[in-house]
Amino acid sequence: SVKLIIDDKSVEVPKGTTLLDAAKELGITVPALCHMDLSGIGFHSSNASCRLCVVEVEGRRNLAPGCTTLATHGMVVKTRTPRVLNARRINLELLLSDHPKDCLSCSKAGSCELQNLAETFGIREISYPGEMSSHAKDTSSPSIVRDPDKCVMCRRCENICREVQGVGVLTAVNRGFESVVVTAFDRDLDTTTCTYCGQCVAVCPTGALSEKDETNEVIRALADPFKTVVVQVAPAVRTALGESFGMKPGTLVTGKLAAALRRLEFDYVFDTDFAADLTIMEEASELLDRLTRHLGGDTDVKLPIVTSCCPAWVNHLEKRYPDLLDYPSTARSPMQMFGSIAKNYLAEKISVHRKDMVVVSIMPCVAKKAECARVEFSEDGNPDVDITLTTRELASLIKRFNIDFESLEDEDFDAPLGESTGAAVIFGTTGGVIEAAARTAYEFHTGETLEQVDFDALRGFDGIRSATVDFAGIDIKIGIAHGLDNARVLMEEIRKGTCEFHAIEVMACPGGCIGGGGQPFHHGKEEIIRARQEATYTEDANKVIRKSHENPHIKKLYEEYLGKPLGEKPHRLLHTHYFN
Ligand code: HC1
Ligand code: SF4
Repeated sequence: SVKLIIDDKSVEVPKGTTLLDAAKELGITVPALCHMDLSGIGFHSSNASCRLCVVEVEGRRNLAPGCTTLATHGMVVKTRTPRVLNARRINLELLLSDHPKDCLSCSKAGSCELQNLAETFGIREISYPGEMSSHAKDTSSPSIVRDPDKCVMCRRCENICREVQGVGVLTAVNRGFESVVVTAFDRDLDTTTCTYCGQCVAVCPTGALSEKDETNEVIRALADPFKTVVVQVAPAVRTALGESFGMKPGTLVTGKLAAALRRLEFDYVFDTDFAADLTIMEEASELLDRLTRHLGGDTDVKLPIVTSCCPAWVNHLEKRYPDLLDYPSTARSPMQMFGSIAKNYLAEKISVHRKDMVVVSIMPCVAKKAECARVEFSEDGNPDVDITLTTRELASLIKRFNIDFESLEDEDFDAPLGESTGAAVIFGTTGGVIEAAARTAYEFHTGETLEQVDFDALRGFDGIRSATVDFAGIDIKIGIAHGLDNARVLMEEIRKGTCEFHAIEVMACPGGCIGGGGQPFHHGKEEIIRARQEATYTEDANKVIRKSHENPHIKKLYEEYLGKPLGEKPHRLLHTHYFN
């Protein structure tokens, strides 16, 4: 370790620690735009490009960027001298000079890091008026809007897309005033290998990257007296929505969420968690079916089964692993299963034509916007899910409708598509889908009651994890990856024929859906995602029923309507296929 002094305080840190992190140890926050820290999944990125974290190091003539300068023994560092503060202000003003001044109407208004820094630095005028760069907006994709004029060249998007996702769609080009982050050959995003995971959106400090805003479509549907508007909410939304109303990360707002949706006057307030239980019924059955055939000597059967509820992962699979499309589970995602059940079973039950029903999804994800637009999830041009909003868009709607979120009393979701188990709740975190599947597959396979439902070995935050679960004498080997570049490691093993897993769970976003591209911004701070993960497991532990197949409304749905898992009707309504 090394010992140094920062702002007259002594601190000891491991060798290799940056000045930024050493200062953090002392509770000293050094501002930065380009810096990100997701070290739990092995990702730590700094370009030293924003130069807002400069500090004074005794004995050095130039100011040093705190994010890339390593602490050394005996160093004396000052983070708030007049020279430091002045340099930071000038660097920020230079950024602001080439930034559009439409803050009032910007998609990032209220959560823009650039604007917050301007406020923190006390900027009252921008001293360097002059030429402004100008680039076309890219609205080609169903999920993401790119507005390069708002790019501050922090390159967080580029780093996360390349390093964490292994996709590499975005890259910085040109030099000096001309520099900007674009796609290869500046192509529209919808013609690239972008997965719409939205991680670039999640870490963008400004409004250069945002989701496609569809709040007005929902307002129009709610106001239409001829439409029955049904809403479903994803598991991860309840762990993060509170942050948009000033609550601590990890505050569970399930009851307030249901109440707010009712105040917005949705006709039915349902839960994607119900459909997550349904997904488990199908996916666990599929796992056991493949496993039994495999154990019976069928060499054609594809193992491992790979989860497929994450739409960014499906996009990536189709583009990057076209030779492995027989491996993913054919079960549709909970969101799409919900849409299908709503527009078929529910529509029939309440005597509403599917064309007069609008299904709205609230998701922590921007790829879900593209997922619901896929043609295979529609009938005669009418989609099973009509509109998908992100957690952030929902927060914006709640504010626009003047609902005092914090003072809402808890309410329950409506029955029957609002009832769910603890297994469904944990879909929101990395490892959760496969744990939920294991709970059900175990009991289906052994016919015995699973007493210990917590599979601790599947939990955690490491980018790639593995565990063996004992299914009454058969060792089921499970692999888990979050972040698409981690998934690559497991997929390459399948390709080489060296993969020993029976089942693999992949989630595109760090942490799973709780860290999704549509959640309140975590600004690259891992502790926020971890707090949401804890909340997820708390919600599961608090549930009376914690196994999907014990959900009474799911049982009834099979008895009354669907028949048996993997049967003809489930095949038609709840399964899908993949394209390359
Ligand atoms: Fe997810 Fe899923 S878990 S994909 O991460 O399978 O978005 O939250 O809704 O569909 O349930 C997202 C979350 C979500 C689906 C479920
Ligand atoms: Fe890369 Fe994901 Fe952003 Fe697409 S959405 S550019 S894959 S980070």
